[in-house]
Amino acid sequence: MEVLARDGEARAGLLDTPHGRVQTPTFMPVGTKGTVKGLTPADLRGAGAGIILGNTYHLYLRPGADLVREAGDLHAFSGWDGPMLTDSGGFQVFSLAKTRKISERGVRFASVYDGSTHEFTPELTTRVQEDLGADIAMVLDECPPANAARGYHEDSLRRTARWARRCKDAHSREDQALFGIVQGGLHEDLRRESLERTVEIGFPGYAVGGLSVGESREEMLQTLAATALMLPWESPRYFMGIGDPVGILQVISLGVDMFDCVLPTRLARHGAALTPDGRLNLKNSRFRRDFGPLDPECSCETCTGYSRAYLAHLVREDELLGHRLLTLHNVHFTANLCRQARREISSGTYAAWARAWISRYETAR
Ligand code: PRF
Ligand code: ZN
Repeated sequence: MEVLARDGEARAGLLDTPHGRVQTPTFMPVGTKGTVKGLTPADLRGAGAGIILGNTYHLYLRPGADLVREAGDLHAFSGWDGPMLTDSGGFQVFSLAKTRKISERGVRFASVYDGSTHEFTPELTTRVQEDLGADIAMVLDECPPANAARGYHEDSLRRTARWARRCKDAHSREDQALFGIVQGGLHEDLRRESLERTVEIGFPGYAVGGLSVGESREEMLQTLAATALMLPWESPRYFMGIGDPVGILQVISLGVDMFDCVLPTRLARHGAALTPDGRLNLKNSRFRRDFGPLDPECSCETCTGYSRAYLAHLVREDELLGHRLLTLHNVHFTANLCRQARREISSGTYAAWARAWISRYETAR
């Protein structure tokens, strides 16, 4: 990637993919099953999404990689012709499966859909991701709970590094980038070891995995700070699984270029909207007769076309349109936050701006 501006550790840059250029830092809305729930590709584009994410775990189980490949790839199948990334499925196996068995070969698990058993090996998840055809694919990794024993993290990060090597050996699509993933829990020396092993194999981009999994914010930021400083400057850095506005601004300040999370879209489906003055729960009775816009500073379709009172009504009635309009706003809001961050980094004013932004967001009204 090309780093255009640096402000402290924060960077603004450009990431070129076969389906277009991505301005970083960038938030990737999650389209688990090949759809960002409720939004069309045109909606996503209008909301300012630069790159979206799909999940190998879900798409492998349903509708299956063969079927997606028959359509061409996930771009053709879903109608999203912009940049896309697929996660390897490792994380979903560890977070969703009640039963799973890890071996050197890979990880065996029971499907969340029908209980059928499957095994993800580095070779299989790489082939499936080649079939899905996203611009960026991820290596198969293990993401242990943050509080797992140190010895477990040690064994696990070494196995993840061996899996990363096998993924790279199995990967053959030249029009797809395969990113490595750094693990190691909250131990700075293990993070360093994981990073060195992963960088030694050599990838065009690196993700920091295994964070935002139950540890405190403090611990997360400290571990990320230590890890990010050691990552190659010229490679894109992806923080896996953060999407709350404050967390986004914090990881950007530590040099992260891309991140994903279900939070903005999931919150929307639970009736919550992100605003510069904090999260609003539209189910709260104070919105029933509030005929003003959702977020007066937002230019999205939801904020320019509908009132809080109408949205509150839709949410209370569990209407499809309510979910959709709030999702549209939360994605627009998060994309816009990243756009503002890029501007501030380019002007060299990021730290002061982020501090003021967070202070306003956290001052509950
Ligand atoms: N690994 C993978 N995907 C992930 C994570 C990880 O550690 C996380 C951790 N926050 C989210 N998504 N492959
Ligand atoms: Zn809006």
